[in-house]
Amino acid sequence: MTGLLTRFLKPYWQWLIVVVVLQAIQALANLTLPDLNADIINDGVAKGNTDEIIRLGVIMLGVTVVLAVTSIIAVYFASRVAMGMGRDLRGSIFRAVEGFAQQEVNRFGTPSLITRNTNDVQQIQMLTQVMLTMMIGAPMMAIGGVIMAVRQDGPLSLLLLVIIPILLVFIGAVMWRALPLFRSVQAKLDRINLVMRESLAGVRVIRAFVRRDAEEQRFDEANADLTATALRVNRLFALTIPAIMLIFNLSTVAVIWFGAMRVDSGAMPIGNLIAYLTYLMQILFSTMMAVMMLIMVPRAAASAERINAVLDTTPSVRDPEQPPASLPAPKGEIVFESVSFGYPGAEEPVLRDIDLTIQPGQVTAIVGSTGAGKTTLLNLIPRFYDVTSGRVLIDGVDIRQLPRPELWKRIGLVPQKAFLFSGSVAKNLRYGKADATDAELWRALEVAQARDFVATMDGALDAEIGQGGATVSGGQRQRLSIARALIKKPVIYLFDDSLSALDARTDARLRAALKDETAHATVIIVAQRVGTVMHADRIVVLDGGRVVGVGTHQELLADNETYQEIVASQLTREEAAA
Ligand code: M5T
Ligand code: MG
Repeated sequence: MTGLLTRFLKPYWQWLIVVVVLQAIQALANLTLPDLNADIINDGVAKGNTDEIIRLGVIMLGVTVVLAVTSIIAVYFASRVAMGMGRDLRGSIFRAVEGFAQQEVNRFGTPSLITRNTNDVQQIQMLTQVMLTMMIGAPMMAIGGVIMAVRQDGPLSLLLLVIIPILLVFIGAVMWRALPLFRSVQAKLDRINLVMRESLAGVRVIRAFVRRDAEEQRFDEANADLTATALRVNRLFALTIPAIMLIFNLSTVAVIWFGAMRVDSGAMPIGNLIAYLTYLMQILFSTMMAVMMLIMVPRAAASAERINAVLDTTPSVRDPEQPPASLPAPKGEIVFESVSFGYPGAEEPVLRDIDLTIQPGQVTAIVGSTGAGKTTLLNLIPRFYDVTSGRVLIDGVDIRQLPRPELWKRIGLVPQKAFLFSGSVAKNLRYGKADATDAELWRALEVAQARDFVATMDGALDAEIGQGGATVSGGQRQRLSIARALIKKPVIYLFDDSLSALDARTDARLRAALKDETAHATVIIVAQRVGTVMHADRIVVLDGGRVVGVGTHQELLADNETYQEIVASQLTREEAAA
């Protein structure tokens, strides 16, 4: 944790010094007040000297004003440092995650990455804030208090040798019991989050399978579990606070008891006894605070570890260290050279010995049963994953040699799970090209067969789309994400099963419109429906991660068994021959 804190607090070192100095001034001011009070009693009240009382009173007032001003400024700067550090941390985590390849995202899990950037950062931020406002001041107060107390009366201070250890042992024992409880409260909160998240994500499935009662029970169990542990923590503290008060009060009684004897014998002025009592409270209180603050340390340390795990991860897909000095003009030729690929952690490769050349100006279709590896093959092109062996080349350059922005500029991807952002239709489309005019947007919508339904939406281009595309249907979402890719005008189009949610007529119209739009580009269409692929210039048949056939519909129909099976399962003979 210290590494993380030093790294992220470093930019704020000037402010940190200001905070420490202010805390020191505060501690000093706090420590002089009882001493001044003692003087008022000894030199003013006891001797009936009103002038002295007023003079010392004004000084005390002055010290109090200094105290008030410094604490306000100290808290202000401490908060700025803590919040600023939180902002920097969140920024760094976000940037680290953005650089992750799919592999790293899968390893951490999306929800965990989110908690790391919210809850865990907050823990660190809170610890910093508390550290700067209390933890620096408390030890100064405790040590200073002891020095001042000894100055008031040496022999009476022997009592501190008894009182402080008792307090420390007691608080230590409570912490020792409380810490595991705090930790398990955290774990149980995570569990509640998990159950809640799952039931929200799966709310339709739960209803459709009439699992509401079971789901409610699952939640109730996790909820009751959390409550029970939280109650145990509270019971512990319900006992602790009166016990601490008891220690405080018994100490006061002891100080008054022995102090009174010393005052009586004339060894100690009465004012010193009063001041002594105040110092005693300052010492006990700051000791207690310092120890209680330590509770936050293990929790924050665990958070720091989780954050470090993200920040220290090197993405598996990286930009080349030395990109080639000049790149060929983008044409869109894609070559797979004996490519094999296996998902990290899986034993069997998903793709084996793929050799393929895909030409610009052609439509290449990829067919194959579900799980054949079609999506995986497409995902290698924008480097969501890197090949296990072999190479993928675009226009003759290994894609690992291309800086990724260069690579992505060439590619328009329509993923299998169409994803839209919350915001207007126009805003979503402009992910393809930030400065696209409305006319360009309409033109892309027209090609994507989305013009009609967007025109009837409330606000048309400015119509709001809910989070993840909640307010449009599956087919509409597909067409909007096709339009988004078209606006980009890349040299390579990748359609991953992007027409699956369309009826056959819209599918056909869309392909016809695409043909003119993408005449010079490389187009790869993954599809299940033979009707979607049969007019492609070339069809690649994938089976179990291998290419088992390449050719036109007619050629494959004549001699490719896998293709014949796919066709037979979908079309009548006459349709296939057409
Ligand atoms: C091919 C496995 C999957 C399947 C094989 C996306 C993904 C897939 N797989 C993983 O282990 N991890 C992953 O993240 O790879 O899967 P695919 O490439 O998605 O197949 P497809 O696109 O041909 O199938 P479909 O259903 O989209 O037509 O064994 O377990
Ligand atoms: Mg797929």
